[in-house]
Amino acid sequence: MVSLFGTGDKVALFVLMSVVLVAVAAGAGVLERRNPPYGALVFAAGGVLALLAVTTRSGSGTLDGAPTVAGIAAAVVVLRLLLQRLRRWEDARAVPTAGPGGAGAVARRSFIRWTVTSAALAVVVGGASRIGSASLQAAAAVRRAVRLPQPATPAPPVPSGASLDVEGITPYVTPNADFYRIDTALRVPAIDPADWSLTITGEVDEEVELTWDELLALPLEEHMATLSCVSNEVGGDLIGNALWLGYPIRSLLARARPRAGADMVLSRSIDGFTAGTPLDVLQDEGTDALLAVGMNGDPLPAEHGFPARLVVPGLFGYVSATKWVTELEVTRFSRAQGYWTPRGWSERGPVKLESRIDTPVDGVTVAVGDRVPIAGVAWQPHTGVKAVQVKVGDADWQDAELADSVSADTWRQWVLRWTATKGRHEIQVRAVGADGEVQTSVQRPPAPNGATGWHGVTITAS
Ligand SMILES: Nc1nc2c(c(=O)[nH]1)N[C@H]1C(S)=C(S)[C@@H](COP(=O)(O)O)O[C@H]1N2
Ligand SMILES: [Mo]
Repeated sequence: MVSLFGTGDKVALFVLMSVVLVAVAAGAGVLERRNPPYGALVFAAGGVLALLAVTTRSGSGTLDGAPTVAGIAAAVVVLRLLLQRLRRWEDARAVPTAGPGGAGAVARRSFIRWTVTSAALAVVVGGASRIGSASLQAAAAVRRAVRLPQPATPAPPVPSGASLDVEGITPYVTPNADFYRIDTALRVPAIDPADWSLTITGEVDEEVELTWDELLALPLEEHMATLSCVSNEVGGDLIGNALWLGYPIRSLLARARPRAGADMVLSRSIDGFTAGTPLDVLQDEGTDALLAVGMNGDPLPAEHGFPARLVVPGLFGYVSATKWVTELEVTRFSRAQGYWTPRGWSERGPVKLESRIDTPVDGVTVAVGDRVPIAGVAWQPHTGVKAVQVKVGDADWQDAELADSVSADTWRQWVLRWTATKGRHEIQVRAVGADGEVQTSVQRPPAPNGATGWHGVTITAS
């Protein structure tokens, strides 16, 4: 679904589920008419499956199955009522009393009225339950009421030189509303911070439990960091840069005192998702791995992990950035696996050196002689980028102008101002890491540990 629909995967999945449900329900109706009670049994079987799915979900309560039971009961009752009316109409039709006031017409209208009414009720109840979900509304209100403390260690202000004045370039800081979202949660978990806590378990000398109030009372730090997804294609937009407010994970781990031999932290989300992160990365003094509560000055948005998530500069999200995090289990790579590892993704996921052309966009036409800014972003979080080079057609690689570097943990804007010459040109970009690595031209797909290759666009000057 992800490779077909990208971030539209959830919508596509819901549409597909709806289509399948409508088809199954239609089949059940036909079956019940010919062969009662088999149609009702199809509903009952679907209900058992749904009930299993609901109750085996991580964090589900005893009453969570109630809507499913009520829904299936309603479905069976409606099926029976509608079929009763359908039969009356069919019986009336067999008796020839013609005319608009005849028994046939009355029975027909009754069947149609019941059908339309039950369909409308289903839409209203279903829609209202989603829009008006009490738990979601309550969670939104709780989030709005949260006041985050000032950081004990604020991030230095972003220098104006971190942003280049180029139309169409990706802003240095990604606004929360534009930040890409990737997760396996069909419904965003609604968590009241009052009920939330983080536990550190596993191979530790001392298990630690941290409540929301305890977390906010700690000296929090602010760090700018670029987060990216392993599924990002070359030139893709599953990447964003934000100012994170949180508490260093290394300090939490120091309280728990991991035992010798442990080499992985399996972070667990309330929705069952897990990520396996190397313990040494989380303990490293030079890596600002955070248990984050704030994003760009606000509490984490619900879709980005409210009330708390992990952010680890230099690692792809799937092995580090657990949202709605509730547990850090200290363990070993030989004993545990994160969610995506048995699904064909590497156990370790350092972010790769990459660069992207934001402007001009592929396929545009510019005027010969125009000064065209070729610009975009380049990144290798935690290593940093020291140069970006651009190649136009067969010309040599030219050094682009770089925006000021804010920290090695964030992406860097770049621009090359090029005077358009007549013809079609392929423009390519490559970055050079702060460690001297030159971005590889080898094209690899996202699986199993991140795409590589140069991003290119083709434009025409006439
Ligand atoms: N609970 C949970 N956390 C998760 C995921 C998830 O599916 N569930 N996906 C991870 C992946 S693959 C990425 S790339 C990042 C994306 O974070 P964002 O949605 O805030 O951009 O979250 C990570 N944290
Ligand atoms: Mo991801």
